[in-house]
Amino acid sequence: MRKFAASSLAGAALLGLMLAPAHAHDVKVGALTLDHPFSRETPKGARVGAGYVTIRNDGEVADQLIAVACDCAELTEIHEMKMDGAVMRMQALPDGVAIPAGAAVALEPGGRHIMFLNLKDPFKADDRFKATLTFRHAGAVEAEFTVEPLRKPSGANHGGHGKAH
Ligand SMILES: [Cu+2]
Repeated sequence: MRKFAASSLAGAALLGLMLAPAHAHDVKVGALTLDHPFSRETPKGARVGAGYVTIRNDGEVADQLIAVACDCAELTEIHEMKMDGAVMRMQALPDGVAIPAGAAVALEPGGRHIMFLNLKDPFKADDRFKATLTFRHAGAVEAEFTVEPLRKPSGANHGGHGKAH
């Protein structure tokens, strides 16, 4: 179930969202904007997928992404990619990701990301799925992720998350 902070601001944000289907892909709740939640097609046989989104905090209080849940996977974690010598590794971030006041934090290929483990079905290009992002202050926010092809025809948005998964 979707759970919003019980403030009129969140209610207004929800109402705004419902009245503006053209921007349904971006989610606003309280001071936070979740911009362009997306994932990538999973290679054949892969049972993990990654989620990316840019989170902007226009408020005056720092927030924190503390958990993500998705029906698409058995387990969902927040990860970061890190160089270990010459090898790129990823590890879970048990405290999640801080979203400082007035800042935008990108979960993006090659960096911090959402990890969907033991996918029930592979992600296919143009699929959409919902995940719930839980913030310390803003509460639980449902976002719809679009699945992009592994290789973007435009060549834009290069990033090396694919190999590890
Ligand atoms: Cu990962």
